[in-house]
Amino acid sequence: MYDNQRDLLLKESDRFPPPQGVRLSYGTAGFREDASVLLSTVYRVGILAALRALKTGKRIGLMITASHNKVSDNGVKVADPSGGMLTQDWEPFANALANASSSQDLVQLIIEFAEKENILLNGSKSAQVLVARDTRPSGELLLDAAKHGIGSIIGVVAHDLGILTTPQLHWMVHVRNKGLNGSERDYFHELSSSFRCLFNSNPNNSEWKLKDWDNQLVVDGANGVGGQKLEMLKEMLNGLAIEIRNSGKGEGVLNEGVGADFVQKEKIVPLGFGSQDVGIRCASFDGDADRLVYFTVPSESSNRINLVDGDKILSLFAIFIEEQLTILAARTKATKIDFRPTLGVVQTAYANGASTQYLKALGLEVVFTPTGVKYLHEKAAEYDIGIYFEANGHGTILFSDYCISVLQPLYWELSDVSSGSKSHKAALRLLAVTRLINQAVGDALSGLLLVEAILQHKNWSIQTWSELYQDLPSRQLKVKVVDRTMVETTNAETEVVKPPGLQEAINSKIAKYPKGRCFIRPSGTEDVIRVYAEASTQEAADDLATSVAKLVDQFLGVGSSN
Ligand code: NG1
Ligand code: ZN
Repeated sequence: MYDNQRDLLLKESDRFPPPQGVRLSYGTAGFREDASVLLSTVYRVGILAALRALKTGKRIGLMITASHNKVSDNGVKVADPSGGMLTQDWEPFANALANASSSQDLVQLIIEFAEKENILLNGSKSAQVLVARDTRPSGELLLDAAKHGIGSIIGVVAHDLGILTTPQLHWMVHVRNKGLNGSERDYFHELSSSFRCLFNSNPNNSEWKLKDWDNQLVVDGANGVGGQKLEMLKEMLNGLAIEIRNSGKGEGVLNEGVGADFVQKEKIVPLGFGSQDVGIRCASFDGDADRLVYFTVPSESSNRINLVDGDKILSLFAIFIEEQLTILAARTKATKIDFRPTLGVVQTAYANGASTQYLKALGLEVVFTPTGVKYLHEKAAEYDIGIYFEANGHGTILFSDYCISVLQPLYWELSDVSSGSKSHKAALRLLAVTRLINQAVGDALSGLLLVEAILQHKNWSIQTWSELYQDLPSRQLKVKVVDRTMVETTNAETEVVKPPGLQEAINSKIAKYPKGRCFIRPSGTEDVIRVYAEASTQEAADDLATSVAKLVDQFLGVGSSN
């Protein structure tokens, strides 16, 4: 390392001293903490992103967000050149950087790591990191720290994209690394034009109908960035009739009593919604708009909702894709192109058991990974068409390069042999989905448009969709413990291996409940152990979750559960 690089790093990092007594860990979705302790972490992640940009020679993304966490928290995560999550091999380095106790230690770590990874720190190469933030008040200052981190590596510059949803930033990294423009306008154009294409491929629809389209969709923007961006998208769809509430214009606090996480976990009506919405199709985004769930308010007299979660979105997408593939399979014999893509569905242990049973009964291949998009995404990418969703509403559909490269010529061939036919339209629809659905990460905006297009296509109400299968009653609880890293799990997080004896104790509780299923795992985004339970009745699921939460308390020391 040249002296000027070392001096710059020392000087800059002295401005961002690490917090005392806080141990940071790159969890399920980057670093998350109370925003007041994050300046040095974000500065250091800026350095990491810059090194990653030099290593790959491509644009890297850095996002300041704490997604569904409370407004006083914030966080930072890195997007790799594909637009996906940071490669897992760099996570130990991220942890070491964040926890280095002095500027000297930090510089030493950087020197050693750069040597190991063959990254030249002599300013001979240039690179770019795209940075953005959500609407959290702490975001501006943290973004500034990130820019200082990026600027501490000579040759690397930060390109500030301002306030974006998390999936917008990932999309921009993905698209720009393919040599395309990737502005926010391009993003909205891609979503709106592919949505129009899907909408018009339904014989009962036409462009002029878009405006008069069933206006009974109300979206809860979690008082975050998603509501504002949906307003912009609406403009590009000629004022598509969607009502947006909790749009972050001073109606309430980010994620407080609103948003996808609240709706999915509490299963009660979010603020701003109520008796006036009975029976109407409603949707909720989370704070950074990478999660989407739907719901209805079944009755005026209760605040309970009927949840249509990520598992049901996944099921809707899977049915639609499978349908188009079946239409195509019948016709591709007439063309020279043999198109038989592999289709796989990826879930986590949080998927409702009824959804897994339903998907398997459809003949689909269903696989499980640990919690966290990085695992699901990686697995889904093994298929030509991989559909992944977390129950909380984070998910997308990935199309392999092979798949996209075959669909286009197939579409043209079909337009020769049977233009306007069912198969021709099926190819058109699949192509539209490849453009509409975010290929980098789960995206509430593009997911919403795809759900809406499919419901229109099938002429389904939200009730018909929701009745595809009946969810097994479930309950999620969080337990505060002294040290959540005391819990270690295996088998896609469904079994505890540490502390010894805890899994046996959980098993004996599960055995008491018909259709009982329960597991615990340390959260990667909050300082808690999560408990998930399912059983044949709500009361039984509640009891099972509560009794296992008590076990966690007994095994892992003093704490309170909620
Ligand atoms: P943790 O806190 O590790 O459970 C939560 C979600 C994940 C994922 C991340 C990232 C649940 C049970 N867990 O992770 O699925 O979405 O946040 O936001 O919903
Ligand atoms: Zn999120």
